[in-house]
Amino acid sequence: MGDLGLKYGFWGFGLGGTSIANACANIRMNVKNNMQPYTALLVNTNEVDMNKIPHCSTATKYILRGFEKGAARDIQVGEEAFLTHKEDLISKVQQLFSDRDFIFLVVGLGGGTGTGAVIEAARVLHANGFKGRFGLVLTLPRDQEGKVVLDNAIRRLQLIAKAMKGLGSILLVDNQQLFEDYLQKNSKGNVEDFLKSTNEYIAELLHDINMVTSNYNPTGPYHFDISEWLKMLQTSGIIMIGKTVLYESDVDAENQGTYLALMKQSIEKGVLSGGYKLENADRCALSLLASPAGAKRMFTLGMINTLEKQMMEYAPYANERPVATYGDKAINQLHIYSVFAGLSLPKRVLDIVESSKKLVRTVEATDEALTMLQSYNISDGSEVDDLEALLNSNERTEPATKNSDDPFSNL
Ligand SMILES: Nc1nc2c(ncn2[C@@H]2O[C@H](COP(=O)(O)OP(=O)(O)OP(=O)(O)O)[C@@H](O)[C@H]2O)c(=O)[nH]1
Ligand SMILES: [Mg+2]
Repeated sequence: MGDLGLKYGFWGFGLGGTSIANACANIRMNVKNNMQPYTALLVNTNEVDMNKIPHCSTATKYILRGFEKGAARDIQVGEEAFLTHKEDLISKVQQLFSDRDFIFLVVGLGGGTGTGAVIEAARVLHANGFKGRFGLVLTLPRDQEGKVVLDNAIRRLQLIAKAMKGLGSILLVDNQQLFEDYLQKNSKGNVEDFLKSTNEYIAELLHDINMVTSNYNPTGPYHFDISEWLKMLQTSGIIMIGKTVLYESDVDAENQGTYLALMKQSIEKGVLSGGYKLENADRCALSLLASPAGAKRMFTLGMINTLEKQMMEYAPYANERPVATYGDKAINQLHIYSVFAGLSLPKRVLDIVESSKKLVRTVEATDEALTMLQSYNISDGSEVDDLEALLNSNERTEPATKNSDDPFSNL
């Protein structure tokens, strides 16, 4: 591990997954060796899409031959393509990732290739030396992408939610939230530019946190180090990252109004996705980074105490809630990073289900009533129960294994 943080590997699938993984492999550092610290394996069915991914010396491209036309949003085809090449992919993974500390499996949920492959790819990592050393980066689709995409994402989330305990952390990239933010600042931009900037942002964020944990001088008694970042990444459940950058001259340690509200906003919104119930967090940490003079001035007992109390309020049941401070010559603004791990799915997942429901053509009223009646799960109406209902309804729609001639076999 050493000074350069965790050695990440990125295994991307499909257009979204390979684009993000390639952006991560493209990260460069200003050092003699290890200039490009990360490694990627890019896997896609569609050769045209693969050719669009710019060359990067630390990324290896792998086409799922026999499926070059793509999976056309069909999860089954994506899964089959993966399984056809599974043995070959296992040896690629072992070859490319043997020196890696942590692997991110990266997939844009909603398509056929990535969404179809993600569970099988997780199985491969689990069974081939990366058990407990991999996590997932999943994008969540925008409402406008249509019912097939939304439903593909829902299908995979249903499985992932059930398997969560066996997976490492899952970082969700909410394309809807990011798109709305992007639109506000770039109303003349296009979707391609939006995706490119999102992908670079994900790459920089994961790299930044890696650097904070390994590269800067701690000024307080607590140091959120690489092994703790690794523990966070290994915590099953959703992982959330918050970030805000403030001018040091705007921050007055004795006046919490100058920093607390902005920090809270950055945590509640999250940078890649928000809308979490933070009280479910198993672990969380806050890292504050400033110039050496800024660190000396700002990071007072009073300020740290205020921040610790705030973290306690957010995540009362978390195992640890470290607030770490750093001062470094390379920094000239106050950077506040927050990480919460072990969370349950965010509200956006419920919104995706709602959006998909709205896209069902309302046929005859009788059909609609029947569908509603059959799928309605009587509950006390709380949000968690809605999610439970979603997961349970999946079980109920699985093919009946009993005698299909028997009209009562499904009951
Ligand atoms: N953040 C981000 N999301 C993306 C990007 N490209 C696609 N997505 C998202 O990922 C979802 C899946 O799209 P793709 O990755 O193109 O799908 P695929 O896995 O290639 O599947 P098929 O093309 O159907 O075989 C889309 O619905 C988008 O929401 C990207 O570059 N960045
Ligand atoms: Mg594709």
